[in-house]
Amino acid sequence: MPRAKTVVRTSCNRDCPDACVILAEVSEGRVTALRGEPEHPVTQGFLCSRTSRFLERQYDPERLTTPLLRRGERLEPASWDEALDFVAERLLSIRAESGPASIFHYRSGGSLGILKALCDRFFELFGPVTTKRGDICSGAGEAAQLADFGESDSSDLHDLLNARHILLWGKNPYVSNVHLLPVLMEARRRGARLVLIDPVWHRTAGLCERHVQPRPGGDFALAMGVARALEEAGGIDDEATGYCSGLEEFAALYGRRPVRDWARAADVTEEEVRDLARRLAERPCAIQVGWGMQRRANGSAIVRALDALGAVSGNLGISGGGVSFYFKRRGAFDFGPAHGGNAEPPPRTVCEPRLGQELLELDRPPIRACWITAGNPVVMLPDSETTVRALSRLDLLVVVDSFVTDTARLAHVVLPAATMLEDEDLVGAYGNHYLGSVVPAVRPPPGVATDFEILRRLAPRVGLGAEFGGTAREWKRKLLGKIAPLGVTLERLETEAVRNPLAPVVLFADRKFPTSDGRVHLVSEEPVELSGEDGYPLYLMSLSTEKSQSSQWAGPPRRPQGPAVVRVHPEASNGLPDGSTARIESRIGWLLVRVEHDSRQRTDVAVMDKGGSRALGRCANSLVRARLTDGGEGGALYDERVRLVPV
Ligand SMILES: Nc1nc2c(c(=O)[nH]1)N[C@H]1C(S)=C(S)[C@@H](COP(=O)(O)OP(=O)(O)OC[C@H]3O[C@@H](n4cnc5c(=O)[nH]c(N)nc54)[C@H](O)[C@@H]3O)O[C@H]1N2
Ligand SMILES: Nc1nc2c(c(=O)[nH]1)N[C@H]1C(S)=C(S)[C@@H](COP(=O)(O)OP(=O)(O)OC[C@H]3O[C@@H](n4cnc5c(=O)[nH]c(N)nc54)[C@H](O)[C@@H]3O)O[C@H]1N2
Ligand code: SF4
Ligand SMILES: [Mo]
Repeated sequence: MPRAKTVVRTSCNRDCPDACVILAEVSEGRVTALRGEPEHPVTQGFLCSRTSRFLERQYDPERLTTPLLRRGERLEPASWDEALDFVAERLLSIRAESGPASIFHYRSGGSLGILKALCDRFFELFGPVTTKRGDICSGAGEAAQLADFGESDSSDLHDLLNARHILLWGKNPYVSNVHLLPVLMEARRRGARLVLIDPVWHRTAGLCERHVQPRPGGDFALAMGVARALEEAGGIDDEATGYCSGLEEFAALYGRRPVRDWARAADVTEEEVRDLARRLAERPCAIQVGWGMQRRANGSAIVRALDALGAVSGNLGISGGGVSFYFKRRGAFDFGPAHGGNAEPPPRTVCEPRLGQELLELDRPPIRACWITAGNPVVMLPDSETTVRALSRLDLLVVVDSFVTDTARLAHVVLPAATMLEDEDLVGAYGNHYLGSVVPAVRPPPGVATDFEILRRLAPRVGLGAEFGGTAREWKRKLLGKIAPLGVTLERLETEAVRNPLAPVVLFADRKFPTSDGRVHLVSEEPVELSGEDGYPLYLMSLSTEKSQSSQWAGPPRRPQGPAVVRVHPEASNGLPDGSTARIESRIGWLLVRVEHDSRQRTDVAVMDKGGSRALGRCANSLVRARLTDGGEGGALYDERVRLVPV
């Protein structure tokens, strides 16, 4: 007899711009297959390679199925009561002895579920405790757009179909934004012309008619050259004076050098600069700003320069134009009920990219306890060794995760979290305006709990029981409070594709900007870059890979073994043959790697995967110093210089 098979319609909660709608096939309490919803205008019936393989994580024998409690050197299985009683007792006594500021709550992007904010609520009510500030992922770019436009949002994804030119500026959709690809292909079919601007060669180059390969961080100079060339070609929008502040200062800035010199500073040709200017002048021209580019010391200034290019060329507020960096994924939800209602701000904050160093430095009171959820900071934040040192010194480290990660290894208590196929949540996307509902395809295994359930069990133990009543579904309805009156109910989200009704179709169509004077604020200063160091000729580009979601790999083998691969131009390999083993060294660390030659790369970059395990010697952040971006307190992750040496 055939087994009864059901299909559950849910949403992907991973840190990804797409927020796909997933069809999960379930048979006898087990998920047997995952597919993309064919009817959804963004998902279009396919999932990325990493989530297509999610069942390997879901049913990985190494998945945690019980809480772990440290006994001496070892983490040993414990019951939920034992683990939660221990955590509650330690949190209460540390708060009593040293105050709530001695407790640090760190939540990262393991899940972008909106209900995960209830964890923030818990620590607001319990404290308020110390929290993070800045943003390792997109801090620099968001700060730039807030400064320029007063908000960071985008026109509809499908409005790209109206573009004549699309500039993919520091963006690799084949890896990081795969559901943008069908839109780009359709736009191209309708006549749009695509250019990639990226120091690294990747597959997206093949989708574009041109690949401009500036030096890493050279984009500010490149953009200034483009602005100058635009002016020379008469391409500055006559109406720009009406909606831009600081036009004269901006003109003085790009006027500091001739086009030829800006091109040289960016390490591109003058012709490439003039060609980009021509495309901007042939409106509508859409600038798609990648997230990778702003993770550098001048990252905020680069995004500000691209904002300015979009503005003065008259591409803002028109269909097929725009400077898209982010979609306000939280904008549809009402976070009022999710917040603690505690009027007090956090007593202190820790700058995310400098987490290790700041945890060590904070004094009066020192940080004694840390609760980490949906994050793997040892691997994903720069300067891994300092993060390890800081987290190893605590009186209490609680990590909520589905696996014993490099961070969980250091914990006193590890609480096993449910996966997205077992969770109940809501999502918004940062690459389109659609909303989704996460519904459990299966129940968590016995011994595993959702983040919400963990809070619900812990709350009464610390006197917060009344604050975490209700079911996850009831909380979902509360958070939909703002858009339910506009017809966005849970029931609709769970059966059809629903666009955020509050989001604009064409952003800034009225050319009014939510800045202090209602106008675009143009960048007026040249940023400072981190200088190179003698003997370290290569920029370490530790980038997203299709094989994993940050540090979450899928197998088999789930975690790749052996030395990490570093791709370099043959002339940048220091004489090391293709396939050889070498050491990659920075000022703060080294790793054993396998060298791969790739003559399409520049001679000043070394490309490797982000998210490699530290325990397996594959962690790029063991090499990267914790240095900040020029705005938004992001991490200058790709400015670290390295060298390859024979072993
Ligand atoms: N498969 C997969 N997908 C992912 C993720 C993943 O880990 N794996 N991570 C997710 C996350 S956390 C995020 S934030 C998003 C975005 O994830 P990101 O990895 O930020 O993706 P991109 O926006 O494509 O940005 C990467 C590109 O920026 C380029 N870049 C770096 N420096 C410069 C520069 O100075 N100038 C220029 N012009 N380009 C530069 C890199 O060469 C690279 O091609 O994707 C998500 N998608
Ligand atoms: N060198 C270098 N470093 C980088 C980057 C880079 O490009 N290069 N990229 C940066 C970027 S863009 C980002 S966003 C950060 C990402 O940094 P993180 O957000 O720390 O990355 P993840 O590996 O996604 O870690 C999330 C952890 O959450 C767990 N998790 C997943 N779902 C859930 C859940 O529902 N509940 C709980 N409790 N846990 C869950 C996963 O198992 C995983 O261990 O890394 C940054 N670090
Ligand atoms: S990770 Fe992104 S592309 Fe992959 S299934 Fe999830 S939302 Fe879609
Ligand atoms: Mo990110």
